[in-house]
Amino acid sequence: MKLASACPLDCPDACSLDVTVENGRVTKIDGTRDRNPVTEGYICAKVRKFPEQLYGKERVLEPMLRVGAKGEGVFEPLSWQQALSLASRRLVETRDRSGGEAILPFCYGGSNGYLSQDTTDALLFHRLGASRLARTVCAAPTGRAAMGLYGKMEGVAITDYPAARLVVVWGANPAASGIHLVPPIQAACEAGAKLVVVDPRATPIAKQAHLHLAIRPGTDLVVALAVIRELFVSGRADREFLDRHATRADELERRAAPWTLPRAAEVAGVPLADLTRFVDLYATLSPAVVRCGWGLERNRNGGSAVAAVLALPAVAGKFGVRGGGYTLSNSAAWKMNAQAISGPDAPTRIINMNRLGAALTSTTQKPVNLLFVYNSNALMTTPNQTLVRRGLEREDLFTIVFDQVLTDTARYADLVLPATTFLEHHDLARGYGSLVLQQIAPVVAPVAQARSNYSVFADLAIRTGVASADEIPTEEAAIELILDSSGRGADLRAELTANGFARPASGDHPVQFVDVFPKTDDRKIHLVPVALDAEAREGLYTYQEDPGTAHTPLTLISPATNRTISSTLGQLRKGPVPLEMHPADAAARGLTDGQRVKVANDLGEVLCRLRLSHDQRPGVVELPKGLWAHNTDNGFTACALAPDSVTDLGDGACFNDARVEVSPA
Ligand SMILES: Nc1nc2c(c(=O)[nH]1)N[C@H]1C(S)=C(S)[C@@H](COP(=O)(O)OP(=O)(O)OC[C@H]3O[C@@H](n4cnc5c(=O)[nH]c(N)nc54)[C@H](O)[C@@H]3O)O[C@H]1N2
Ligand SMILES: Nc1nc2c(c(=O)[nH]1)N[C@H]1C(S)=C(S)[C@@H](COP(=O)(O)OP(=O)(O)OC[C@H]3O[C@@H](n4cnc5c(=O)[nH]c(N)nc54)[C@H](O)[C@@H]3O)O[C@H]1N2
Ligand SMILES: [Mo]
Repeated sequence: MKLASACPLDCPDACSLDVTVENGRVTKIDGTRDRNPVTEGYICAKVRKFPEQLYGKERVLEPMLRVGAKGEGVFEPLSWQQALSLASRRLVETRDRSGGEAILPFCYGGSNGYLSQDTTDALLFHRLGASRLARTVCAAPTGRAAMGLYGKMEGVAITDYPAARLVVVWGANPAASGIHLVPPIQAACEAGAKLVVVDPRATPIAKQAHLHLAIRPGTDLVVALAVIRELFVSGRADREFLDRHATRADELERRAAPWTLPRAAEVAGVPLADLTRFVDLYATLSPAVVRCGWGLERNRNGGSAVAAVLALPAVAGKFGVRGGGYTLSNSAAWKMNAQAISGPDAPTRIINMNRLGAALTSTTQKPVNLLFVYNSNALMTTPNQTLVRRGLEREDLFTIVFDQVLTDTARYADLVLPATTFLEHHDLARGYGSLVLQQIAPVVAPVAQARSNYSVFADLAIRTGVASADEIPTEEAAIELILDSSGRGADLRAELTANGFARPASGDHPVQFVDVFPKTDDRKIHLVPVALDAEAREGLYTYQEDPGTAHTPLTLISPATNRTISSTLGQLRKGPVPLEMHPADAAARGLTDGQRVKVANDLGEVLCRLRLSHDQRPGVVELPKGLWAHNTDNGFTACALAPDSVTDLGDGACFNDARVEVSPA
């Protein structure tokens, strides 16, 4: 039997799925040709393998209590009744003894579903007065920039890329991280479009590009400012558009003024001729679309860099035509929330998730005594892993991990709770690329004793006495409330029933400055938003120098691979994962392909194999994000080398500000 579902994992695409179920088990997952128009009948290899997330040996089948040492991963089973009463007792005790803020809920990218986060979990933690989590590990700087400049206007749809004459892929790797963008880009190129890729690495899309700017990580800001400056000084800026639709263009021009093309080429480490060619292509070709990804945000300059990239289509006058403008995240197209379920936020302290290790080990801040991790594999995905691990090892910390599989983080838990997957629970899925909303119903019964986030947090809210049973809607009723919060509940329901998917009010492929406009107060583009300028420590568009030192001269980047989604499905990636390095850097250190190396800085070290590759630029090494402890020789990953400093805007993660040295191990 084939049943309809949709992928709620952290990816722009949100594919429509056909799930084959035989004898109550999922046997196959495939993409559809109907519902979400971007799916086009195919899905990524990862989600095809998702049955292994359900039935693999790492699946958590029942609640478990720690019996071994923290980190050892030795547990004994207990009943849900025992587990929930233990969890609620520890929550209440912690609040009563140390105050609600001693409780830290920690969640992020496990699911983009509306029901699995910010519903009953938020209700429970708000009412306990728990610390709040600043969810900044991803998209915080891009979000701040997109909000400040455009009020998060909807972007160019994937399906409109074939209309472009120039496609610029900036800090994104769609071949891994949103595969449905690749064919439309290829279609544009077959129709004569030019393709420019700005990425330190030779990604698959960069290898197809007419121009690849392999810039030094963290220098996007100066490249974008130099393009802006050149457009202004050469008279190719669209001053008429700027006068009508933007504010403070003169201030942007002033801030870009120091960044001549030669100076930017020097700092970014690319040939001046390539930069000049980019300006010429961008000034001349229309429609031109910039696909801004997340690679450029993950460093000290990330917020300003994204702001400068987003300013490009305004300065060059690229809006107003199909296939012209920019694409970033479309998550704000859905004005929905679950406040009817979660109730109001409590004004408790906020802990930045990028500083989890510091929060768990601080001797000066109010301590965290109970950590509740769900929708996240925190130990493997947050910066300063050595410190996070030290925190998780604290004997006086009670850690609850609620997950589908026994992650490396779960190995440090005192109590592990089994979670359902999207194939076993209700949800509402929307991507942040495709402009489509889909409803998810279980296609199989929960595996073993797994339960949904919604039901477990509802139960805990009742057991801890912070809510009564009649206050909490059923999962189906919660979905209705979330749909209604859009103000278009009836329309969305009608579309979901008729088509199996719904579109936002702006439709699923709006033209920027025709169908959608900035959602700022005055509907204008704020090129130098006052709020962002105040937030950025040195002022918006101020370049902060490379953090490399004489003993850590190499830049370590940790982008996504096509094998996992962040660390989700990482249990299936067996075996060691090598560090990639350009042969010239290896030669300078006397290192050879396949050799065992130590990648180190003051924060930690990773022991792994070396792979030489011309895909990396000299000075840059790569160890992908989302690895599990079993993928390296000493159990540490790129996160152990990533500083817990934050970006200029949004207090985001600076994973790619990791500077390291590599030596024989
Ligand atoms: N298969 C797969 N898909 C995913 C994910 C995954 O882990 N795996 N993750 C999901 C999530 S959580 C997110 S946020 C999105 C991310 O989606 P993308 O933004 O496409 O993320 P990446 O694939 O990491 O690609 C980022 C690119 O930026 C490059 N880069 C690194 N530093 C810099 C820099 O300073 N400047 C520039 N210009 N480029 C730089 C990297 O080399 C990399 O090729 O993808 C989602 N989709
Ligand atoms: N070094 C380095 N690290 C990075 C990055 C980087 O660039 N470099 N990028 C980061 C980015 S972009 C992101 S978004 C973060 C993501 O980091 P995380 O938020 O930790 O996301 P995942 O690693 O995907 O882990 C999600 C976990 O949630 C579980 N899960 C899924 N659905 C459910 C559910 O319904 N209920 C419960 N209880 N659990 C569920 C999954 O099994 C999985 O173990 O990682 C960041 N980590
Ligand atoms: Mo992310």
